[in-house]
Amino acid sequence: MAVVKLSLSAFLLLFFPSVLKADAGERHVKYEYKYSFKGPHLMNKQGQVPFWTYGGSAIPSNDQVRLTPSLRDRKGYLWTKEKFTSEWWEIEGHFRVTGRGRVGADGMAIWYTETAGTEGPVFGSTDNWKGLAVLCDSFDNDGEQNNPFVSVMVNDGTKSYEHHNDGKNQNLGGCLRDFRNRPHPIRVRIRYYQNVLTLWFHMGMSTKPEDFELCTRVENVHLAKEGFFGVSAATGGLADDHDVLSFSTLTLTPPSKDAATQGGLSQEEQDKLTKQYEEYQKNLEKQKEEYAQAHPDKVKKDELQYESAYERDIRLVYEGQNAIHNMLNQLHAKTGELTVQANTLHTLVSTDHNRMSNMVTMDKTINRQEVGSIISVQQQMLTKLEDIKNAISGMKTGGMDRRSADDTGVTSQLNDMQGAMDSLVHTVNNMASKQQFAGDKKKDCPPPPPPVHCIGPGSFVFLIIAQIVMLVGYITYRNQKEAAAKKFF
Ligand SMILES: [Ca+2]
Ligand SMILES: [Ca+2]
Repeated sequence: MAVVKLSLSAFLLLFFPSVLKADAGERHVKYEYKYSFKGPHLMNKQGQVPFWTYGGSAIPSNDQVRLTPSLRDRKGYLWTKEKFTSEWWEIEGHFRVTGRGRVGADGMAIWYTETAGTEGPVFGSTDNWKGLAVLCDSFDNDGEQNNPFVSVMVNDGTKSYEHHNDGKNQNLGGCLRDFRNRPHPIRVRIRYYQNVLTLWFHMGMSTKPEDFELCTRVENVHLAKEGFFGVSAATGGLADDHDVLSFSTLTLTPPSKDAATQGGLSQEEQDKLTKQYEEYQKNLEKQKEEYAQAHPDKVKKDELQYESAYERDIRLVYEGQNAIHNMLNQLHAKTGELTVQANTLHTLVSTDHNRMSNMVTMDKTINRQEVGSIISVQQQMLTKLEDIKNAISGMKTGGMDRRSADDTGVTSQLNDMQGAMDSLVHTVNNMASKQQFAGDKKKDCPPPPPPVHCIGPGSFVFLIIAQIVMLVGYITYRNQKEAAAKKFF
């Protein structure tokens, strides 16, 4: 089979280069700028869109044409000035339909008709048209909850669009697409080629061209060979902004026609090549049969590898739907997991918060009681010690004035006592700060055992006072004795 394919390609390359080129791209494509527009300089200095006319509520700007603003009962339209004269074509439009309401109205339409429309009742344009309409119907008139809907309708001029049921009996095909308020502009691609009309829709979730989805495909469509392209929109009781950002038109030329007209071959040469091609076809068929007889399994497999364009479209649709379904399932599972995690987290945080608040309350109580008592004891002791210190300083001054022989010994004793008291004050301060620190660290450590007092502060102070009184008595006694001795001498 590989040999057969190779020889076929080589033959076509040698004798029919244009045919091969056309087969590779299926058809020849030519951009028609007179039937297209796009930003950023969509409007010229005169405020017109070159090669197009507009009317109704339509307002062009540099990057778009607003067919209707989001105001009630507006109709706007935009048509090519000249008739398009190619039989097969493809158009692609970028649109934006935005509104603040959950439901919008009425919608917009893309046209290919024998005569250019004017302001009318069918999405802003004329009814009883002759040609094609692709209708993007936002509002659900029949209440079947099947809007926004994109549909294809061909009219021979006799049918009046049935708004009351959203034209459901007049549509040749369509798809349910919520095209309002998308993150990016929506795109509609319509191909009319060899009496097959194919409609793709891009939902504007991205700006990637590959995100086009097949909406519908209608066979045996017969449109006029010449016509005007147009876009229109309308609002009703509800209103959306309907904007056209760009419109591109392509001419599609079948490859065989192209080869005959552009090949530049004389009739004789064409006949000769046709004859050679027919001979080759016979040889090819013969080789195919031989190959099929030699390798029946492989031939069957090869045949299965090919599919028609229709089968391919259907397969793509199924694959797309399956992918969406799988993604939705995954999202659902992920959402479930997240909900469980959030609940667990909430429970943990609540428990921890309660526990913390209990601990804080308990700690505060302990701190207040303990620290309060410690501070009051400390203050009492400090006051008493300060009094003692002052008394001793007073006595010390009195003693120095007398300049007795024993002053040095007394001063030394007083210094010792002051040192002992300073040391005592320091110890008490340490104890107090330790208690306070322990109070602050209650969350982590158990409370320290109560300090063991060999002697109470009251008893201690009493002893000190007794000692001082005895000392003062002794000093007084000695002073009197000395005074008596001086008197005596
Ligand atoms: Ca409708
Ligand atoms: Ca409907």
